[in-house]
Amino acid sequence: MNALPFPLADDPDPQTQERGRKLFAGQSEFVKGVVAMSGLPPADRIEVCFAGRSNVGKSSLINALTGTKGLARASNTPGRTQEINFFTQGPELYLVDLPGYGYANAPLPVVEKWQRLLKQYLSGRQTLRRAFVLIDARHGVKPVDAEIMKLLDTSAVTFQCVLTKADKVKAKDRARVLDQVRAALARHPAAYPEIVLTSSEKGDGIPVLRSIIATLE
Ligand SMILES: Nc1nc2c(ncn2[C@@H]2O[C@H](COP(=O)(O)OP(=O)(O)OP(=O)(O)O)[C@@H](O)[C@H]2O)c(=O)[nH]1
Ligand SMILES: [Mg+2]
Repeated sequence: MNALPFPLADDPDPQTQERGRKLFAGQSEFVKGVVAMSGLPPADRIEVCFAGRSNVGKSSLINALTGTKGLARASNTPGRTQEINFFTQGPELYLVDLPGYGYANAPLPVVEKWQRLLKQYLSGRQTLRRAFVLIDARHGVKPVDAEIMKLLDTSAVTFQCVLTKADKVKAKDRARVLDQVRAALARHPAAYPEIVLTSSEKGDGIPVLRSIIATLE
């Protein structure tokens, strides 16, 4: 038994892993980029969203999950994803790529506009089943991440922490960052009690995350 709070997600049993594989074997397509609540596609299926600081790897993770390289644009330029981008995964699921936050050079009015939209989206979307909050496995939870987690606490949306870029973290730093992340998550009632460690580059954690998404209803 793992007595730690916020353990790393276990490998799923073969049946659950197969559900995840099947779900993501389906076709994925870009639907639209949204800049206002009025532009949201119809809430006719469940959805999960990916939040995190600019450059943490949201778009890369969506590409890795769907197995479609250029689907969500991934770039070296922080703040590239400026809209709420909707992707279908098969007929039953939306994957939602949120604009990155914490981009230092963004002008204040832009930041405020996105915060407002994010708040409206997170608290107003009936079909949103889980928010994945991506945290760089080298850096841990930063104050801007804690802000988003606070927002999620008040939005009644369960969020799950996904550590990204696992291939870039040295073994000796991993335990320290995990401790920091666990301590930060413990302050948030909306945090799902399990962490997923991923590398979009190497594929680590991708089948686990697919299975987690496949079991949401
Ligand atoms: N080594 C490594 N690099 C990664 C990984 N995931 C993403 N990257 C790199 O990190 C950079 C940013 O990735 P994106 O997926 O564009 O990040 P984002 O969170 O979508 O960024 P914004 O859209 O600006 O908010 C790119 O250069 C990616 O190639 C990973 O698992 N391992
Ligand atoms: Mg992006």
